[in-house]
Amino acid sequence: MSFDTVIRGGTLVTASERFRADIGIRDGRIAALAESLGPADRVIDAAGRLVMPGGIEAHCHIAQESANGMMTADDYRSGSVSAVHGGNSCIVPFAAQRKGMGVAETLDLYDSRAAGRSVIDWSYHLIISDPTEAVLAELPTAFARGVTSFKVFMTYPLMKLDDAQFLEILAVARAHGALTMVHAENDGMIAFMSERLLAGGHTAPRYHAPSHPALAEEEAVHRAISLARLVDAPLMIVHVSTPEGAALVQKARLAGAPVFGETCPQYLFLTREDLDRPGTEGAKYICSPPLRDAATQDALWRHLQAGTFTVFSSDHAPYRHDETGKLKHGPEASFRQIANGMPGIALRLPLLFSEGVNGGRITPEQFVALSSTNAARLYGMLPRKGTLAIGADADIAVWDPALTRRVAAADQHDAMDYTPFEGRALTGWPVTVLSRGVPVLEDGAFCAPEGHGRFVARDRLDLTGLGAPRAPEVDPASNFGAEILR
Ligand code: DUC
Ligand code: ZN
Ligand code: ZN
Ligand code: ZN
Repeated sequence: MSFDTVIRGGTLVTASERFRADIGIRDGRIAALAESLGPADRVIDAAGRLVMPGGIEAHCHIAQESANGMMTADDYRSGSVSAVHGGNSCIVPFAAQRKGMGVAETLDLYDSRAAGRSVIDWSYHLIISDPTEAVLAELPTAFARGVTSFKVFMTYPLMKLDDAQFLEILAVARAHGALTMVHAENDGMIAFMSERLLAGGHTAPRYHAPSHPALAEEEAVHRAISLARLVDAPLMIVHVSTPEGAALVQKARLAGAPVFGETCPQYLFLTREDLDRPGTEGAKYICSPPLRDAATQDALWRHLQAGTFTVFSSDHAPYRHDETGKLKHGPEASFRQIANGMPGIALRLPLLFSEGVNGGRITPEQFVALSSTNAARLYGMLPRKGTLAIGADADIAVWDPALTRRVAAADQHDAMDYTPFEGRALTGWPVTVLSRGVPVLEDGAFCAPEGHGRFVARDRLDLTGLGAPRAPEVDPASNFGAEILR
């Protein structure tokens, strides 16, 4: 039997085990796993290396306008190129509906931005900011196109939904096997704190942190989980940044509810002290939810270890540190005028590997689960992506677990002019990445054919075996439950 490519001599890691094997690739898919394989047109020597499913970056903002119209610095080309340097072979950015736009219109717009540009496979989560009856009626179009997850916001004046609107979306998602993701922060608390801080002249970036208090996350996470439980719908709480929010996710999961959590590197590696850097430097560290403190970092690491978080994402939201981005409103702009978000799509996995795996906090198997397999399962791509199985796409990352490199903005290969992780020494880097069997990174050098990526139509969420006790008011066994949960 001959192969297009054989990856030889590596240690394979999946979400559940580690073993020595060669991988034989044919026609873009994994065709064989065996002790010794050959011949092949191309042999990749993986001796001393870890061979893992390519990362799936399930939370990043690419070619997306914020509600106030600021475009991210990265488009699908630069964003996907940067992702490849970080060991990823698939990205799932957002397709953001703006008020007045339809579902198909939104997806068409993002297709026009991604197709021919992304160098690796991609899909979208659909952001819903305007859930009119027409839009709700049009949502099945998204499922038919393989977009099986949404994001909604509980804060931001132009994005936020009220609880009744949120319930409508959860109910539609439930009926169609889609997953709702939520940005959970209490809008009123943020508005109140921001007004008082600004009125008192507290405008510097450091005041961004108190303007988004931890209680705002705790309250909104609790409310979001309650709303999801009322209609028995699955829910993903994205970018959890507080121990209190994580504990609520953990509690819901222990109760058997299909509630999932995500956290991000910035909450594990940075603190609000970074907002205090001199001059306009603090602006680089404004993101929402905001950076917290060292005790929070410890707590979030423990939740990662314990399985509270199903996915670990970069939340790459790239706005340059210049007048096109962070400094658009000048060097004296208030924290509320500065674009929210920071870049990190190329560093999500090196940070997690270095501090998590090499730091002795998580196993390589947990690393694979958090970086790829769990996202593939949750977002309807397993077993096509996210694992090393016969028949799966040959989306594979080969890592050198002992390579030490210092982080530099120039090595991110994104459209940014800074990285918030500048200067850190990290050990463990991806050296070779394949996308459907095609090398996109080889010995650290980018080599993807232009426009190699394809749209991934995703399956619906399979929650077989999952399910918490229903709220009695909506239990189908009651008089009217069946009418409410259609
Ligand atoms: N939410 C995100 O998911 N990313 C950037 C900013 C935000 O509010
Ligand atoms: Zn968000
Ligand atoms: Zn985000
Ligand atoms: Zn700068």
